[in-house]
Amino acid sequence: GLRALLWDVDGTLAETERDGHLVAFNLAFAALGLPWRWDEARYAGLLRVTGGRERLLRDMADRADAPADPAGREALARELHRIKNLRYAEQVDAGLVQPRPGVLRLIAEARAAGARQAIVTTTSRANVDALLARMLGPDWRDTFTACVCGEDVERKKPDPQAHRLALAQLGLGADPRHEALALEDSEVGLQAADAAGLAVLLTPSVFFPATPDSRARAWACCADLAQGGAMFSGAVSWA
Ligand code: XBP
Ligand code: MG
Repeated sequence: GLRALLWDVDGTLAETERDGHLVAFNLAFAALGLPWRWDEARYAGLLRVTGGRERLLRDMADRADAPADPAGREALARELHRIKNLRYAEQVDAGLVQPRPGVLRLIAEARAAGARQAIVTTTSRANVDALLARMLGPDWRDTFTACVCGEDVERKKPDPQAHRLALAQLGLGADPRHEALALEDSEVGLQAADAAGLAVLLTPSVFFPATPDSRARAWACCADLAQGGAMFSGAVSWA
């Protein structure tokens, strides 16, 4: 039976990219008096780069008005990222980033069944703190045996390092496919979890429509966890 759930954060728990990060990046550009703005089409492409700071650097590489020297770009990316994360927390605290359908129910169901749960994300810890406190309340950490964030790994997703670390902290062995399930919304997340030997329940978010290839590699793919819930209860039993 199923003993553990490994939860991605961005796009899986909520539409954080559309409702939180993208808005906050644009607020950060404005705060520093920069004319740069990302629209959803531009952001969809940039999301192939994981890590907010890395994403900013990628975007600057294409801009004639970005600092010319690498050190200047690096410093600007750091400052923009710092401001972006502050604005992100404000968006979350204001209730603008809501849980996706079925998420709260599945977390509660797993908890009631005694399954272990982990957060496995390569976003910043501060962003995870803000979102989970808002979604589950101040004691949210009690629900999760492990909480792996961007600061904990050298290589972000699609590298499997974050999932491997979480599996070790959950006390799960070399063949987690039969006892654990990863919940992811994106190709990058699917790739990371798959490389760590995990089965993946894919719930595509707005920026990552499922492809025939991602459907084939996922254990299952559903529009959201409210729809997945029925299938879920039939297909797996909690250990
Ligand atoms: C999501 C990311 C993050 C977020 C922004 O990673 O790629 O970079 O877009 O958060 P995951 P930061 O799928 O592992 O949750 O600015 O904190 O990086
Ligand atoms: Mg994600």
